[in-house]
Amino acid sequence: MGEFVRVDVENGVATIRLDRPKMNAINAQMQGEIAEAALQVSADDDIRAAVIYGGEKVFAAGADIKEMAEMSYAVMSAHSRRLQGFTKALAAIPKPVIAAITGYALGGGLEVALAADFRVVGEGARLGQPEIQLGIIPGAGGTQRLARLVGPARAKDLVFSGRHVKADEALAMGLVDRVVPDADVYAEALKLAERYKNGPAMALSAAKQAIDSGLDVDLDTGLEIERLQFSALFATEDQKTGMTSFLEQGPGKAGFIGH
Ligand code: DAK
Repeated sequence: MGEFVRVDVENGVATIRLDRPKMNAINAQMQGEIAEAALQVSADDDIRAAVIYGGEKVFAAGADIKEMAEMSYAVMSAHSRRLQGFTKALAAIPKPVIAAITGYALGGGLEVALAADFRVVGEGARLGQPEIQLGIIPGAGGTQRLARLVGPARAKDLVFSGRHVKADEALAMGLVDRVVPDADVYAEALKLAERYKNGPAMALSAAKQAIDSGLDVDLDTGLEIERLQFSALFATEDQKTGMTSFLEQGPGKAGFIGH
């Protein structure tokens, strides 16, 4: 449990709660706490899915500009090498992860959301990579994960301009997956996460890794990653359960145990 980030677990679903008033500005300590939370969620077999939530008012307005403003190249160079890992640690959680976004998700805040598998946003949400207005570029995955998600031209539009995108435009460009009333964001994200909590955990993890790793390599290498992940699932009890259940009772009735 960190000062600005906590992990609450209920019925197999973890909530990684960002809590640094007023704007959840992500300072270096909070970056470390996000990485620790991600490792905790990854390691705990009782956690089957996760929601990242910044509270009712704001998801996160980015890295802490007050902390960054006076950093030199030498300091930022060392700092970025040490800390770039916080969004990587989130993206590496081998379970379904949903970002629940109300209010602003800007800069490093959007980069946290981009490290999730799905994004549920409130109607009043505003998303963007405004770093260009500070004379810098996104530094925690924004140039890479955003371009992979929405394509290079849309990513360049957002990164070159720094403009904020409203929920409906974000949905249209594939930046987010679902728009709901602001008051329903967290409940909707939890509902989505709960779909996976009784699923075949190893198959879900294999699917996530095959898709994510496959996007970073050529097709043949991606197909090889898929082949290896696919074959490995035949060492799990859930594969036996899933297929036996289908043969005996038809589709969708298997009770998986998660290994
Ligand atoms: N950092 C520090 N303080 C912030 C902040 C931020 N990102 N965003 C807001 N605040 C503070 C404001 O200074 C203000 O403080 P007080 O004056 O009350 O003390 C308070 O929060 C309320 O903000 P506003 O008065 O501005 O509220 P408004 O509703 O008018 O506007 C806003 C809200 C979110 C639109 C606006 O505050 C804003 O534009 N904020 C900055 C957004 C931004 O530029 N974000 C990108 C930051 S750069 C890396 C890791 C991470 C990153 C890079 C590298 N490595 C590990 C390598 C990420 C970089 C970034 O995210």
